[in-house]
Amino acid sequence: MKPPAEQRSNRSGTAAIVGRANVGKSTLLNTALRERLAIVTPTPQTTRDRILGVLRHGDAQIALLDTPGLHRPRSRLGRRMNTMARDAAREADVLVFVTAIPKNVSSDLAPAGRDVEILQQVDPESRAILVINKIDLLGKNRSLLLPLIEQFSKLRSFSAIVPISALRDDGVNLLLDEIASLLPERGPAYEEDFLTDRPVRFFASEYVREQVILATKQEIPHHVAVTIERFEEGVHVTHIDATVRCAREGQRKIIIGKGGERLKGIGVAARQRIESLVGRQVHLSLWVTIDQGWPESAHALDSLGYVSVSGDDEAVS
Ligand SMILES: Nc1nc2c(ncn2[C@@H]2O[C@H](COP(=O)(O)OP(=O)(O)OP(=O)(O)O)[C@@H](O)[C@H]2O)c(=O)[nH]1
Ligand SMILES: [Mg+2]
Repeated sequence: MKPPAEQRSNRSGTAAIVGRANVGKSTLLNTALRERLAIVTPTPQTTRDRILGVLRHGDAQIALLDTPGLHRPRSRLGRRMNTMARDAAREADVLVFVTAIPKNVSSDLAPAGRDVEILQQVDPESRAILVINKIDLLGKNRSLLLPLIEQFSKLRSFSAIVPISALRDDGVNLLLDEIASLLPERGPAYEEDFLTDRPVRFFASEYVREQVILATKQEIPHHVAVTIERFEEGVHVTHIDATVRCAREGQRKIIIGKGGERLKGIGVAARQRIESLVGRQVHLSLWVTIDQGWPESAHALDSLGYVSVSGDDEAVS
């Protein structure tokens, strides 16, 4: 029998989703929110900002923070991304450390070297949950999970260890139960229907960048930034003009494609994504320009919004 509403605990707080690149952090955020809010691609270092998503789980309000994958930075942008993730981990009530099963599992599994490094860097006193994502890749090798869990348990203590498949929505509800149970008892910090703190124009630029990453491969995604030049909400249609910034003429040609076909595809897919977020018709116009050196320019990064809270811009990790 459930206790009466006034006796039920009311928990709320933040949970930072942290881990190396490409382990499925943004997929986890989206699955938990039941909304394709964050961008997801097979290319590592897709997420460049913290993305907040607030959800209700039972009597708890969970503010999930998706973060950029921790990696060896090769640019000022990379250093800022790492700082953003570390700041989020430090400030959150709960640390959700995500690792993932690699593709083509055949023999024993062990924590990746980068996992070990990251775990050494986070506060050993923090409340941490270990999430082992992509368990769908285990197939018939599920018995490999237990030894992997044992090895992770030797690295630090975890309040809970939850194997999941964020892609298949397997185990995510259990994970939310664990997060909720670790949050402090206090009233909700956000209004009931609050989803995120970023404006639609931020997600518009993200959805264009997502389609550029999906349509191009290799190095190009790391050299691309998207800025919104116009965002006008008309009576029936929202008009958005966006500029895709890349580093070289060769990249510009690839993004535009033969006869502009690739850019057209990018525009159509991004527009559909924005329309489903805002629930109204969108007219999206795209331009591609060459803007060399922006990942190293503090001024460019500031104006693109890639700002680290602690300002730890120069720190090399
Ligand atoms: N098989 C499988 N693939 C997954 C799962 N979760 C995520 N992926 C895939 O892994 C890739 C990376 O997912 P993301 O959610 O972008 O990973 P991320 O950790 O946010 O990556 P960064 O933002 O680059 O740090 C995508 O191709 C996802 O579809 C899962 O549970 N199973
Ligand atoms: Mg991500």
